[in-house]
Amino acid sequence: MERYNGLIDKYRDRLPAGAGTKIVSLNEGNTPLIELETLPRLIRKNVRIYGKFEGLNPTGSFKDRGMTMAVTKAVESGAKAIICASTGNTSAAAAAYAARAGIACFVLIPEGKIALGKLSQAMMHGSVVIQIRGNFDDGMRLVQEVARTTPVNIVNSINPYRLQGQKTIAFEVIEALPDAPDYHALPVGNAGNITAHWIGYSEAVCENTRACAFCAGKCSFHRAKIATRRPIMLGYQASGAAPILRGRPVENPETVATAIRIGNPVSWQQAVAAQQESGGWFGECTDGEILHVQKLLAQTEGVFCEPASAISLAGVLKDLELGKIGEGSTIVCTLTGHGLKDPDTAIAQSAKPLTVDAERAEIERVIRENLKT
Ligand code: AN7
Repeated sequence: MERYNGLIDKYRDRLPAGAGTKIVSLNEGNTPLIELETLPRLIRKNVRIYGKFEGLNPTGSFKDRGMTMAVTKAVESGAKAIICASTGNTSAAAAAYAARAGIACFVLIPEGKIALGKLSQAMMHGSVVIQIRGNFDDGMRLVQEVARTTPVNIVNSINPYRLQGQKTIAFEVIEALPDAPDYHALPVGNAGNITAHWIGYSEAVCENTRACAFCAGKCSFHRAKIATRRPIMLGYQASGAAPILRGRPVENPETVATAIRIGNPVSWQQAVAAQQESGGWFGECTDGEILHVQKLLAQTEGVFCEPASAISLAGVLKDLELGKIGEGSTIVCTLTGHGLKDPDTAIAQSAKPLTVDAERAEIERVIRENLKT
């Protein structure tokens, strides 16, 4: 078996990386597709639900897939600095890959509104962390403005290389199943990831002669057809930050899922195209529903994802209950980031640790009181 060297190395023939391209990688990708064993029984539905656990990427989120590609191309073009606006995970990934490449990194984050783990990553990897008195959408606008006046390379998902890297998740799902699932559900914030999923699935059914909606036949990466079909795409937004469902930008987005606290997604149109072309839909979940399912997943399956990620499963459970997703379906939920990213939210909703004297009898008492019968 050949050693795994990251997703550009593995999918080089389907990515914009030539033989001479020097790859900047932390061996991202190749994440596990975990079948949920208890939940389908709990909800009494005959369905197969899988979590594609992107929290196991090197910086703990799916952003590494796009960042390896974006930073590789930035370095190839001679860039000495990258910049992004972020709700946290993009900044963590940008900081890590910039450190790997030995270039400067500037990150704009909304002051006080990013999870602790993500902030610690951006700081620890040595990026210049700029907290703005504003939200993600303000940061996104500012990044585009300063990229015109200073020598910085934007690594938000308006950088097309980001989506190219992120599309590889579809290839991995297909290899694991081994075809496209009936449904693929994921959180929608800036809407880059749902766009990238759809590019990947579309290329996977392409036989070089057939054009998908995104490339109109011009893409050179359509080589091997690896799937017989594409999934129905389901995109879920937090109720307090649901511009696509409202049909207009949300000026002051609010949600406990800070990763998707975004009011005016950059890839809005592409996300709607993916939804329509796949025959899918958008849905919304409240903060209460998100947190409930985050905890349910952690406690019934042993999988700890961050709140934003849990919305993919929360939305699916709701739509199964409503009968919008039928029995017998195979469903993949992208669990976009690791639960450790946001320890504050996890601790706030969990049972408090017990404090006892350091005595055997005390421990025995606690054990007897808490044994599962
Ligand atoms: C865990 O880091 O936008 O719809 O700046 O961190 O592609 O934006 C994060 C987004 C879902 C939404 N889940 O993906 C950022 C940022 C997690 C995330 C999303 C994000 P997109």
